[in-house]
Amino acid sequence: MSESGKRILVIGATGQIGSEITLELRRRYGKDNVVASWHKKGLSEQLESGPVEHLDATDCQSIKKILSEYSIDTVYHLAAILSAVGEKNPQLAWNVNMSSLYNVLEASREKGGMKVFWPSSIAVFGRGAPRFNTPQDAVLIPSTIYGVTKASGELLCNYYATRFNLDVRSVRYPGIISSETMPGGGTTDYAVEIFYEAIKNKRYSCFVRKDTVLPMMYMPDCTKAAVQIMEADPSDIHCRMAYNVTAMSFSAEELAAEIKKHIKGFEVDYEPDFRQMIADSWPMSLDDDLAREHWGWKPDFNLTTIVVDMIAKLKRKLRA
Ligand code: AKB
Repeated sequence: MSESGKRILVIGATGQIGSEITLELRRRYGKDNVVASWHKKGLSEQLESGPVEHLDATDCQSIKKILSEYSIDTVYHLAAILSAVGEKNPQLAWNVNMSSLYNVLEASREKGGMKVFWPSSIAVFGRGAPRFNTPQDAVLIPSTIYGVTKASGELLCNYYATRFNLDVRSVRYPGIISSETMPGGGTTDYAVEIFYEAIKNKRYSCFVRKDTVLPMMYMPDCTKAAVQIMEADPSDIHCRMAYNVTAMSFSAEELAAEIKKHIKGFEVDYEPDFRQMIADSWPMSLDDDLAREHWGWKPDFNLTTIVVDMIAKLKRKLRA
């Protein structure tokens, strides 16, 4: 047992966020105290450094079994079908995203004494929400089924927190840029793909217009937000839907220009596809004052420092 006594289950440990959060949680709380669960995508060698379990989170009994076997008291539920893939199969996205969240909340309620982290997204916003500096309490009319599952999920979390006193906490993530694991089918994937293509081929065909501006965050800030809200004193959590969190906003063209400073001869062309409509329905920037006020949220990375770090990490990774 770790000093803090935490026993953690990460659901979706092989995904973009899960693969890095699992390692961070193991560093903090001890590798034997963090169970990495995976479903379709196999485990990396790094994740095998601690306990692992195969888990289909749409099956509530399997979740209950793991909670009990490992005496779990904290769940990070990160498995989800993202916005672009969700639009290709909305029925599957609803089923996977909603049933897995419901199962996690229900299994946690039944076990008692549990804490749950579940990420929401900027995808909860759509028609009727201001696109600049989108406020915490802007209207939620999502344009995608993914956004519908995130908005519904926020309501469900809020219900479990108020009705059953379940300690469930959430943030609305912007696009996440990361070097360890590729994102799996989101609209903001271009902001990761562009780095790989710049290093490998010095060319990238971007699937959104060059003037597309979205809020973004680097993975170390993404894991920091999750750990920080989960470590916050319960008296500091006043919002049981999800807190807006962001680090910066930039256009696809600004990102390309920053990368070009480090990779000479890098060329980008822009061929918007169906994901453009999704991006155009999302906030360009977020107001995250509430998270800053309530539990001290503050990002560390900006566009310049992300680009330097991403290029260094990916060059090492791609050489290996
Ligand atoms: C997506 O693009 O679907 C995700 C998100 C913003 O939630 N990265």
